[in-house]
Amino acid sequence: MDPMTAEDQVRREAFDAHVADEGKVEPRDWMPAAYRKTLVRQISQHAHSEIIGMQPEGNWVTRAPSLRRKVILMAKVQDEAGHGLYLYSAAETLGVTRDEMEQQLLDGTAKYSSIFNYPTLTWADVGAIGWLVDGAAIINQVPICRCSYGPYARAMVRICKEESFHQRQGFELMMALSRGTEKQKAMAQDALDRWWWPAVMMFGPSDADSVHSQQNMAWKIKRFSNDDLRQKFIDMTVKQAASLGLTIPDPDLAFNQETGHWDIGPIDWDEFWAVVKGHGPCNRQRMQHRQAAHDNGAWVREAAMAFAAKERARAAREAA
Ligand code: FAQ
Repeated sequence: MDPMTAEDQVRREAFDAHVADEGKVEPRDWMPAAYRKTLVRQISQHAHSEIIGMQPEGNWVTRAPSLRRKVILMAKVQDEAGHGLYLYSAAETLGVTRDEMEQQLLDGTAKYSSIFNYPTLTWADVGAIGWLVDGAAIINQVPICRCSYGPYARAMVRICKEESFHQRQGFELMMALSRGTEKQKAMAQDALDRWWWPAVMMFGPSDADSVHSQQNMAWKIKRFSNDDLRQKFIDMTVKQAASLGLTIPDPDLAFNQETGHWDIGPIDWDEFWAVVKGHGPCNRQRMQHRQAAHDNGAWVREAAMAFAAKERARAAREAA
């Protein structure tokens, strides 16, 4: 890395002071190269998560149990596509192209959330994703509405409103199942059993192993640590599970009178890292599906480019 010039040093100090004072950083502002890099990393991975995240639920669109449920699910999956688009646009303001980001996803150099590498085996999984995964996403993402980088913060405001609706539809679906027949209740419990730990892991490695947290909290990209957000999710969800009459699959779950929080048993970090490194139950399937969608969409991209070129030529002719 090039040594910092005196001019850079002055800019860096002004940048740090601006961020410390809750100022927003906008695309044309000077920013440290590492700030730009970590934002491109996080925002693009967040966008990829939204796009890959359409697959587990999309799996149930044709098998939803009623027209009403199908319409709701289709709207939700479309919302996720929209979130991906806002986030790719926010990342583009940092100088990376959509093609570059897509390439990084397809060649495996960019990550996406571990949670979307688990299968949706029953209809109750659609409810569990809304309740737990969107619930976790809200807790993680509401603080990002106050992120120091303006375009990311603004994209998150709308995304969080939609995630909140998603969470409620998931909870309502789980409520219908858990108040239904014995078989439906068992299906809801089975979904909770399979999604609980992956949802707890979604918040990322423990604070001791989180490489980006310290710097990104200083830059006000992140506002809370992975473990603090995870704890908030656990405290909230334990109460919700009780109101559904479902059991959290953790024999060590206990309320800690001293801290006022729920303690959980050990997290299987080997499983987390295996999934992050591509060895989860569905990693290969998710990427094959994404690659096929990319290849099948080539003609759409070509047609859009040809149309744009024609429009530009027409505008140039009219201007001449
Ligand atoms: N999965 O140093 P940290 C959704 C990686 S959207 C995979 O702690 P950081 C909506 C991390 O990238 C869900 N990898 O990292 C929806 C880093 O590796 P790198 C996505 C993970 O960035 C619902 C390494 O581990 N949400 O659910 C994971 O400070 C339903 C070290 O970690 C966001 O992306 C993981 N779970 O904290 C859609 C929110 N965790 O990059 C469809 C924005 C960590 O150096 C259906 N992102 N890693 O190669 C964030 O808040 C942060 O990036 C964290 C990770 C908290 C995810």
